Amino acid sequence: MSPAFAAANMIQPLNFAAPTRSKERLFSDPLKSPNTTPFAGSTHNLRSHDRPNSWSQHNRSAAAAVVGVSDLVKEKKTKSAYSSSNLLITKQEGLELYEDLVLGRSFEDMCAQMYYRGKMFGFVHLYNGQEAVSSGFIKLLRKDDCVVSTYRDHVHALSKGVPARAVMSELFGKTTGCCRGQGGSMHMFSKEHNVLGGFAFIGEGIPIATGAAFSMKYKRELLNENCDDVTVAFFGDGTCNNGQFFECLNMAVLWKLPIIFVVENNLWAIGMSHLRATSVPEIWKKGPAFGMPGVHVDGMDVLKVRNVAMEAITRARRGEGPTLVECETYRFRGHSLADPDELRDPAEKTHYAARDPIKAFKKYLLENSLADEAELKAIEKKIDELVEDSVEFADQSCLPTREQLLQNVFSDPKGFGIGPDGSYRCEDPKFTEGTAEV
Ligand SMILES: Cc1ncc(C[n+]2csc(CCOP(=O)(O)OP(=O)(O)O)c2C)c(N)n1
Ligand SMILES: [Mg+2]
Repeated sequence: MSPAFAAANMIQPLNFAAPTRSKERLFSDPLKSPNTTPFAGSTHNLRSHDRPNSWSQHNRSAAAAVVGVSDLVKEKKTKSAYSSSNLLITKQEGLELYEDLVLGRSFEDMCAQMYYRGKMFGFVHLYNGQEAVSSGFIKLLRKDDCVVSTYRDHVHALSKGVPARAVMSELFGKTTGCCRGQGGSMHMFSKEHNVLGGFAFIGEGIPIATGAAFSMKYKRELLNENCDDVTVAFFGDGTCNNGQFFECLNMAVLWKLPIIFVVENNLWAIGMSHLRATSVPEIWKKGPAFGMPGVHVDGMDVLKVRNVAMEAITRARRGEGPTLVECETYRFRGHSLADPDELRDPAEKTHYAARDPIKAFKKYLLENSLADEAELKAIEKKIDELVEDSVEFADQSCLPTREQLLQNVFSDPKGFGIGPDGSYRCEDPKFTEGTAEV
């Protein structure tokens, strides 16, 4: 097994090499263990009255196994990512990662301010706390690689290189946004950067990503193009109970597609705990059920995420097919900016706040002399200015015209939207006769 996957939890499908750990370790009963896991908050705090009546012995043991898995990740963490004798990155890589992490956090904090000042419309879902997943994966990608996101998509777009100005303007609904202001918070898209969209309907991005990976394979094997591009699909724990997830895992293995399915398991789907909603909560184990490797990694540790990402991306580029990676993470804010976040236990929030991936990485950089305080301060200042600039730019940009709002809404030129003369049917005064004014 590769060192990166070995550093996280991984099980292989039957035709792969057997894992080196014993089954016993993986499924050890955490309740008997004196150590608590970094992810204990979510599982230990599931009191009996929180469970539905149908909560079975099976569910209980499955939940316990998640804690057992996390214990192992914690143990490995001390031995790898934070070990000074085994540096995993160069100074240059470390500074780039730090900059991306800080950009994600600062941008989202600014979004919250702008949303409450009435500059943005509709729902806005922030990514605070989950930055290590975006930076850990996307900073390893090339421009031609594709990223598919969810409605929590601003930071994925930023990590992939979409300028902060274009993302902020999109959020302000301005013409300078990456979708000319027509997408808004949940629909970041950039052809140039191969960001194939945020998706408001959960799970909808997974088939799009599978299709993108199919086109990469098609180019390589049928058109004989020199293409080893990969697609990375990000989605949440709640989404893994949707049909598209299972359908796409199946097809990705059948066609050996260059795709990485990245589950950002933040333990909650709006107000529903992952452990209450999911019969087998260890999502990573669903990979081998379909014939692909499944890996579980500490999603609050950017170096561990990056390590696993590197291995999965390399496999995909080599034509060895898909990987399912479950990153265990946490969101530091409510589900959306409209959510007062009263459901989650304050103790759980405090527990994860102490594992802030940016603070942990900063400590790592300093302790391992990869950066000094002044260098990191300079990065923080640069990002502050960049984010401020994005707000000014968005504020000064123009709103779309009424005519633009009707563009790109209908895809079929001969269909419902555009008449035979090429003009929009809805611009025909008769179009709205008897209905509300458009
Ligand atoms: C098909 C579909 N069903 C239901 C919803 C309503 N909904 C919005 S967010 C959400 C929870 C998703 O949770 P998760 O996948 O864990 O993502 P997270 O918000 O935690 O990032 C649901 C059910 C939706 N958007 N789309
Ligand atoms: Mg979730």
